Amino acid sequence: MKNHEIAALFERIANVLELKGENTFRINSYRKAARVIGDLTVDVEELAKEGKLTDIPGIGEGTAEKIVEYINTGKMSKYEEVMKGVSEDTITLMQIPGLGPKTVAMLNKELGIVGLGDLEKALQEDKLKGLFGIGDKKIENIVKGIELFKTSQQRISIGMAYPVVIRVIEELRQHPEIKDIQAAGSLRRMKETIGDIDILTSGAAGEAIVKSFVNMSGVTQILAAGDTKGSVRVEEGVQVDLRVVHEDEFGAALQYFTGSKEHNIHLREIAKKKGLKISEYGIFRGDKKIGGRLEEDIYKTLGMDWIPPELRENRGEIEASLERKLPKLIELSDIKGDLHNHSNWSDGTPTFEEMAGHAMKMGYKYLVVSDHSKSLHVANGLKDEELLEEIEEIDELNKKFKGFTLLKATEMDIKADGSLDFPDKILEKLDIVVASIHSGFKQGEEKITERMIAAIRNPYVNIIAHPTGRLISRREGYEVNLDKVIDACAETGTALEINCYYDRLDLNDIHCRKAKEAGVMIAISTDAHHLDQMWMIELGVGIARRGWLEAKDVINTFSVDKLKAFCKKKRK
Ligand code: DGT
Ligand code: CA
Ligand code: CA
Ligand code: ZN
Repeated sequence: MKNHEIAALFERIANVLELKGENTFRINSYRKAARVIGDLTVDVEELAKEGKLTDIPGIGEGTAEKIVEYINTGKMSKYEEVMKGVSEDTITLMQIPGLGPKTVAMLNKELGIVGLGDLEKALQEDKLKGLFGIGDKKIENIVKGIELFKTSQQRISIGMAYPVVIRVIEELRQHPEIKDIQAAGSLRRMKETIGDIDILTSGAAGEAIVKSFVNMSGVTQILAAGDTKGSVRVEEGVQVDLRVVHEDEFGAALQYFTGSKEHNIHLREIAKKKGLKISEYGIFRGDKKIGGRLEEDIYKTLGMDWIPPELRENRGEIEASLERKLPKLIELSDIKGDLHNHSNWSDGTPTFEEMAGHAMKMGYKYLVVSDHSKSLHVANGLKDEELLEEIEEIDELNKKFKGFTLLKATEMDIKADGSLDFPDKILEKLDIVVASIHSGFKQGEEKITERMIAAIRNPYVNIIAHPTGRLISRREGYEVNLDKVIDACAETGTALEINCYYDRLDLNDIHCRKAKEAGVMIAISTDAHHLDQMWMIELGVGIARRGWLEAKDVINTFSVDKLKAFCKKKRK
């Protein structure tokens, strides 16, 4: 799909026009085009073929022509025209969080800054201070933005890497020589960002296996191809490493290459104390190999329970395993429903029926419809009477389902002044209330924490969505005192969300574990705006497992009655 490519071109056009100080109307229309195309769930090329581009809201004739031109020729003349006289370095600068086109234009005019190198130098020499609109806070944000930008250039979100792994494994599995195949590394541990993807296979015909690996679909560059190792870059921009080992070493290799490095180092120390040695080839006493076919061999021989990959970060899992006290981690199959979803009544695409249908296909017993509330104009938030109408419609629809329920809800804005977007007399008609912050990000820690705690103290609010507001590749999150939020949630019986959307994954694993230890219940929710985002529940379950959560810690493992009772309890 060329959707993201095309969206990125429009975004660049908008940025460069803004940099050049052109009129805002045109800039906004390019930005809008970038957003809708980036969000499309169908292939833009298909729509172009069918002549349906202008059916997309926000895409006019002019934009459609540019898309068609790009699809047919691989070029967009408008883009080339706009880019004249602007360097790639400057374009890169505008991608740094906290540095919009206006600031970049000003830095260019005042200090002659063109690229990141210039900017870092100017920061070191403290030259930004005193420039128009640049105070200490802004400088601090720019420094943080550069850091975030550099790490996001090197690592990709697990949400991007995960589908790549599924595709690669599916394709390689067809290979007759391959016995075992499994993802290892940070991806198997479900880390929120991935440096590179590691895949491990076993089989005798190493060279042939590596050959089909480097020739599989989606490969854009071959970095290495030997008889036991191959390394490629794929369309998604990430590097994939493949290793082929002997069948009877597969378990040991899987253990080794799953990591983390810190976990492995600690494990080796334990082995040493027992007079054993572990390596990627097996577990040994002296020269005698005593295991390695299965990953369990390694842990068992060390007198431990097998440790789920998500826990292997050397955060106490080794001790817990030696004491036979590992948690019984939550599994995908424990999830009975998704607790945060948007329909076409606000800014999602699916109808209620489509949402219910998809949820039933996933084996869910319920699904929460939580459209945005009225303050969030950009997301077409629902007014009081619209929410009441939505409730009626869902009640009607529920009569048709057997063993499945759409739950009536809202994702209600916690407004900048700390008030809530709906009065209690409307909230009481809902099954479940999700509340979240979408504005006033720049308020200090005290104010934001206060707003959030006020919402938590409302008897109708059941879940705080994406509690820290961070976006993995773009934004650090607002300043909030999470300890205070956790305490307030524990006290009131309010749950905190793991938002599964790949760029959020918020709460993260560490916060999650902290919340659990304080006795706070967790909701794992996709915040899906399209049906094909609902799979991301798998990412959220991964984060939950990394946070040591068990099924009993998570409210969407409850039956629908138990879930309703959980919500009602707070109202008493
Ligand atoms: P990433 O790719 O940065 O997201 O993180 P990982 O954990 O996938 O790291 P990677 O790809 O460098 O290596 C994969 C695994 O191989 C790693 O988790 C543990 C193992 N490994 C790599 N280098 C070393 C090492 O120097 N010592 C030990 N004990 N293990 C290593
Ligand atoms: Ca890796
Ligand atoms: Ca690697
Ligand atoms: Zn949402």
